[in-house]
Amino acid sequence: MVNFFAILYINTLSLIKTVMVSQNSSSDTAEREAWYEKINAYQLSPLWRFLSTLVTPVPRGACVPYLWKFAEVEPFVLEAGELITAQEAERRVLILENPGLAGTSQITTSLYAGLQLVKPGEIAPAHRHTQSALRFVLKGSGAHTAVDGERTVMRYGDFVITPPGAWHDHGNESEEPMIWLDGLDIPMLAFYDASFAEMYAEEAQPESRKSGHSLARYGASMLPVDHYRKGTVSPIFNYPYDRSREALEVMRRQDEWDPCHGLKMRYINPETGGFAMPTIATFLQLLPEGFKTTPYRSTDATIFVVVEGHGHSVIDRQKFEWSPQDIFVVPSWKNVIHCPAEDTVLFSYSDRAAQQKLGFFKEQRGGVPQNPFVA
Ligand code: 1HN
Repeated sequence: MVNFFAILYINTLSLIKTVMVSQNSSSDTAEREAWYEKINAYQLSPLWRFLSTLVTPVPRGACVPYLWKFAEVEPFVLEAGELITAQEAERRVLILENPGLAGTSQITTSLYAGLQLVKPGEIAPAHRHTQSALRFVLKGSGAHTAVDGERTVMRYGDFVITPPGAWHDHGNESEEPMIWLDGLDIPMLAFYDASFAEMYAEEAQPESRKSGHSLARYGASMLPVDHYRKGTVSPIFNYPYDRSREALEVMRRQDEWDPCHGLKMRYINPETGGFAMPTIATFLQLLPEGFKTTPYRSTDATIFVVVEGHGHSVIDRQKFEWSPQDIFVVPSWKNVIHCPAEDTVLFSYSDRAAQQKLGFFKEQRGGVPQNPFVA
């Protein structure tokens, strides 16, 4: 099967089309149509009518490129704060829904994104679920999230993890409203029909460890002696922006910049060196002023957050101008180039962690056509 497709790929995509769409409904006779209806009553249908849409020569998802300007959507997030409390809403979030995936609450076919508001004095009550969540802080400073008994205070640009199954609640003891991006693997859990969730008995969970404990224990390039791999998710649950940003700044003087990515680092689970989360891959990259990336495409539709800098990206030949706090989506297998007008830092997340484990992940650099079966 694989060899069959590999040969076809080399013989150009149009050939694939003619071969794979060899049977379509327009060539069906009245006799066939009647027969399809007859078998349909038995929950049967002929594969040859659907094969070309089921097994496409290249990714053909409905996800489209899109950009949310933070300055445009922030007022609505704040208005939500006048309409409903965090407690009543459980999570007061405006979902970022991809225009190509209307009605699905999806930002890509496998991922969810939303903007969450927690106002001073509020608590978003403790609960847990099998979905993994990440937070990326966009506005305000000083609110906390508690994960399995440990609190972490959140600041602009911090990347915070809620592992699957972990109790978590949020509170804001600062004077300012806080807004962060939530990224979850909701569509993946839905696909596998594996969602479980429950509320905690109290509004907030008790603190059982000192704030900062996880980062000290696992985030100082050391592990406790005799500590070996425990789980599928990083034991660090706040990757503070100041640390990650400082690393990029020091590296820029020495490291070679990747033509497609600039200086791009992935957040890791220090126990394994793998991605920090089991299903979601997360990255932070520095694109120096004037650095124009070469075209890149990959099978992991990616959500980018502009942390610092102005500029634009061209996605599938569409231009998107961005500034700090803006969020944009690059769909699977659409070429992207980034053109920073000043030093730029982008945070991004995608389902690459899952795709690599399952062996689906493919990428193509520099816009050079190549056979994805060989890549
Ligand atoms: C959730 O638990 C949070 O804990 C945010 O802040 C967004 C969206 C769907 C399901 C659970 C949170 C969520 C969510």
